[in-house]
Amino acid sequence: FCGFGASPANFISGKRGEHEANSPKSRGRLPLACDGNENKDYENAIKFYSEALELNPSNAIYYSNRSLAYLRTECYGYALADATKALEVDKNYIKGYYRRATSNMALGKFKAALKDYETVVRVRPNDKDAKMKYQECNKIVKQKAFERAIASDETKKSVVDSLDIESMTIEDDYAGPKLEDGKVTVSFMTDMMEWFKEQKKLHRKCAYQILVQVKDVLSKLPSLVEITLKETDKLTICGDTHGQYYDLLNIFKLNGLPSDANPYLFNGDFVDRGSFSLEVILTLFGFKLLYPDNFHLLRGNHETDNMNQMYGFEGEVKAKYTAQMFQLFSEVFQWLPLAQCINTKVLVMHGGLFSEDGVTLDDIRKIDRNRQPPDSGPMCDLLWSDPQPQNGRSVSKRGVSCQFGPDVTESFLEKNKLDYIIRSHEVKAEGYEVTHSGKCITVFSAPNYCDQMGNKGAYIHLRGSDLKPEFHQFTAVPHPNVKPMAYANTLMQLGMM
Ligand SMILES: *[C@@H]1O[C@H](CO)[C@@H](O)[C@H](O)[C@H]1NC(C)=O
Ligand SMILES: [Mn+2]
Repeated sequence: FCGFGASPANFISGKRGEHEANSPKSRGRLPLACDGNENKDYENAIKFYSEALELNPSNAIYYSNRSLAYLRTECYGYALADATKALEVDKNYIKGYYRRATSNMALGKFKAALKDYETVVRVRPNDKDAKMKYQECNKIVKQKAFERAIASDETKKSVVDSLDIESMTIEDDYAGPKLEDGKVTVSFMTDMMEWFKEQKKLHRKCAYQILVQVKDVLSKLPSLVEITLKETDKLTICGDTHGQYYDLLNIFKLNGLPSDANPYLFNGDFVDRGSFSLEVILTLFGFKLLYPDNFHLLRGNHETDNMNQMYGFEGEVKAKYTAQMFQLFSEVFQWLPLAQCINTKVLVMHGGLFSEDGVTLDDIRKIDRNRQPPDSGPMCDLLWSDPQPQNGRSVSKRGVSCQFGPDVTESFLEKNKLDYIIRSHEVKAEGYEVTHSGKCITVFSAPNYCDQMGNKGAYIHLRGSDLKPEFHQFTAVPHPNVKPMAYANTLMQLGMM
């Protein structure tokens, strides 16, 4: 099952695993959000429904109810499978359509979701809730179609071309940090971090300056970044930060501010869920500008439009700035590199290895990454896959990419003459986990993930002298009273059946 350490449901055989998610507290509110502590309840629900289904595999309600438990623990692939199963057993079971729609929404498959909402509205024309969901979903589908239409248009322009940053004026009453001669400096960064800490907003001109400059820097990087640590160099590698700005500041407090002498690599999923995602990403982008060669950022599955639309970042940028600024973020995210290789021996990526054998570092170098990730293939796998303890590969509990076993890791490393991989993407109780005989390491840097998982955060020190991972753990610090998922899509916030 998808909580940490627990054992799997039985319907996809022998699977076990963890994932980046959690479950919500309040029933009927923020169903996919992270504001509760009833994980154990869902784990038990899944266990008992699985047992019930062994005794009676043709009960639509069992499937449907287990599907809800999977939804709440963010195992959307499993949730979708169960909802589908419920409908196979009883195609008139209305809740099954809701569940399938919600699973598809969570997976960013809006058209498929719309079909199910349509069915519900047809069968229950007087159901206001169903109608509202149908309309909300329809809106998203239309918007996506519109975006595709512009995207296929040759004349699609970058937001950068329509900005006139020079002529943006900074009002006299703005007392916050400003770039110095258009440049990010050490004192600007210190001031900005302090300013954010007090929950104040960076002037939009400064935010745009950072975005435009960082787009330029990132777009010049290869999809696979290769660096060399000298004997005495030490690199700090952090996993998911997910909008937990105050915990990010705590990392800098514990491990020192970034500098050319104190290099960092942040391994994706900077935004979404946590409600201080803008603060996190602007801080990280600022450091990228200040130390382009010694501050590294890789793309996570949450640096994408579909995820940002559902899990809060788009809403947060629109609330704090504008839709146009979100568009620019989206353009910048597309230029984040996908993997980083250290001293030709350690490969870092957000998700993990591949659905197919034989992928080489050169294949990663050749990925044309300036896009939203496709539904399958190497780019998708790098952002989305998870390790599994048993050999081989299996279907992902997330419903995207795959799970890969120790043998897959072993043969990949051998083919590419690597020692091990470091990835993130899954919450771990200790903040990190060493699997596949030490060849696959997970690091996660959002402690007490979504205010409720109770997990530690961790970062890794890698030294040029031996490339041995050295783990450092830390716990969560308090943050102002803005709950995770506060900016998430309303469809994710409304009660689901
Ligand atoms: C299924 O879940 C609903 C709540 O959504 C609950 O009322 C019902 O009792 C559950 N059914 C079974 C068989 O557990
Ligand atoms: Mn992730």
